[in-house]
Amino acid sequence: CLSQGILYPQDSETRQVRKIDGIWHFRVSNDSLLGFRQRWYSEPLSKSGSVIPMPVPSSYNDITVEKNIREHVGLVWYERTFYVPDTWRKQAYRVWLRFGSVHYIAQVWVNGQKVMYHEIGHLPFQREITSVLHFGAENRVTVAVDNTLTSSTVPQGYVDKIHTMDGVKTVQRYSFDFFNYAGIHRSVHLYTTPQIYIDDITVETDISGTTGIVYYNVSLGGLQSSNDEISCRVDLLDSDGVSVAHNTVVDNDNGFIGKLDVPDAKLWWPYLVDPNPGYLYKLEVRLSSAQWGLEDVYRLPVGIRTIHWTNVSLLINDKPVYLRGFGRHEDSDIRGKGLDMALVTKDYNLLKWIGANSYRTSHYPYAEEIMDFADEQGIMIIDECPSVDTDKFSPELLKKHKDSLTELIQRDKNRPSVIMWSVANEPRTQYKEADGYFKSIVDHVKSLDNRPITAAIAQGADYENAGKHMDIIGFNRYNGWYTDPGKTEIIQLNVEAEAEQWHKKHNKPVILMEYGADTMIGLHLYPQYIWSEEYQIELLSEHFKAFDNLRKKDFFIGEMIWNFADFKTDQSTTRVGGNRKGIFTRDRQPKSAAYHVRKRYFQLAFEI
Ligand code: GCB
Repeated sequence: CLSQGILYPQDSETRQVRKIDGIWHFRVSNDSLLGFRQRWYSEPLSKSGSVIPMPVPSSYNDITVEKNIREHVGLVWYERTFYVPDTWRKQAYRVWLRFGSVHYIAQVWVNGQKVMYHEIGHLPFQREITSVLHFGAENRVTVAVDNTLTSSTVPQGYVDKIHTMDGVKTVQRYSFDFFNYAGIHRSVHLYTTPQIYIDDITVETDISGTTGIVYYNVSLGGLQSSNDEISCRVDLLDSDGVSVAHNTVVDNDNGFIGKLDVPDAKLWWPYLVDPNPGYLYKLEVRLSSAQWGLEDVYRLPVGIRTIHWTNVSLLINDKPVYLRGFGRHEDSDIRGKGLDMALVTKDYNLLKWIGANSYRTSHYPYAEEIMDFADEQGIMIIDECPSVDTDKFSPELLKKHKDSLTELIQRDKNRPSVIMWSVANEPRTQYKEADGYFKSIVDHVKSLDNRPITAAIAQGADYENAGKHMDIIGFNRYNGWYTDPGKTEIIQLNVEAEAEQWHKKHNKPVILMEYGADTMIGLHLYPQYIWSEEYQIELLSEHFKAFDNLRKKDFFIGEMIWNFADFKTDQSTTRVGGNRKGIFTRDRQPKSAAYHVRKRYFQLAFEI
């Protein structure tokens, strides 16, 4: 079952939120134990050695001019101070510290006291820190971040040694291509809740005729005395803030479960299906105690929609959808995987400009702020956990892989934009242990949520093993690139034949999750020649022919280009300054193919 709530910090009449982003102190530690032995967290970091400024949120790798920092393997330390007003103590607030994402392992101290340990990047974690704070005074937060990937981390990697004139050096190797950016990648929030607070809210929606149904489950935290009577009023507010349905339940149990009927409900529709896509209500939850009056208020965005699937289609509000989208990355120059709202906003403007209705959060969960935009703008998300190239299927790995899914579902379960869970990218399903492993992963996800499950299956995967536990078959294939580069004439035949084969084997809907060609912007070679802009257009066009034939046969439910934008990779001889399969450059300018894709995506939107 899901553990404690991880609701996004939100201001309300009962809560206060502060970001403690900005410039933190930073130090690289070349000896993994030194900082612990010398207790760097017990006094200001600058006392134990030199520090440099480091922005939060950001990856640390590309901020300095030091190769050693870019390629560092192991621990780095961050620290900053902050004030907490004394009024927070007088009002008996609980104070929480929440990290949106730290990659990969984070250990956190407040005023020298250890308060958190969290493993797995890209997912939020938090803890109440009231008891270790100095109210009306300065406080210090110290974070040790370890980016080392091993055979039992999610994703996996391994540590290797190379010999140099200065001795043996530790290096990190991994089989996926995107750069293993590290650091405090998303905002750090300090926020308050009352003593009795809304710990979590779960909603599920359904539709009956023109009535929308919202099932909710509110769980409380901080309950102590059982003789206080707690009541919970729940209102569903429309986009004008008008209450369209409400319930009040009095209870002093641990939570409140109920159902709201919304006559003439406005449904959540994907982009370009409806003139007003991404319609959101707000579930306003108000907790009151008989003894103290109003306790806590939280407002959760809710989209009313259903998801169903058959052996041939995926249906939103009982209407089959065809996905036109991309695989993506959280990636940009300088800040790496650090959250940048200017970039996020630009990306959604480009997604809409090009007519996409969906993308996959390849290859890890994206920031909550990014997911909010998807909910609001009707972009459908295939929500992926951080498992990439899963190999060496150990029980330890299985546990962590499941934890990553538990935390992902806990975070994103209420989002209307999330239409599928992707449990892995290119797992090594050709090994027989993969069968039991993925059965166990899929059973776990099914025990937590009822959305369909998929994975992006690689070339060489065994057809039987790879697809049998999934609800929807997603495959990645590089015809005309890794297979037969330059030979675009093989594409249509191969894509059609393979999609048919997947469907025949498993009798499930099929989606091409990745296809594409590296393309240097400005390189023009005609007739089409690999790496040129002409070649990218040609390769995509040949795929489009295959998709148009496949769509006539029903079971084919989507096409996703690899990639939305160029992104940084580990250093390799097949990459020129990174992976260049973007339709946009890394700084989000269109390659020639972007205009071509735009034409197709809009045509598809209005045809279907
Ligand atoms: C893949 C991977 C993706 C890579 C891509 C490529 O199959 O899923 O992470 O970036 O190929 O371009 O090599």
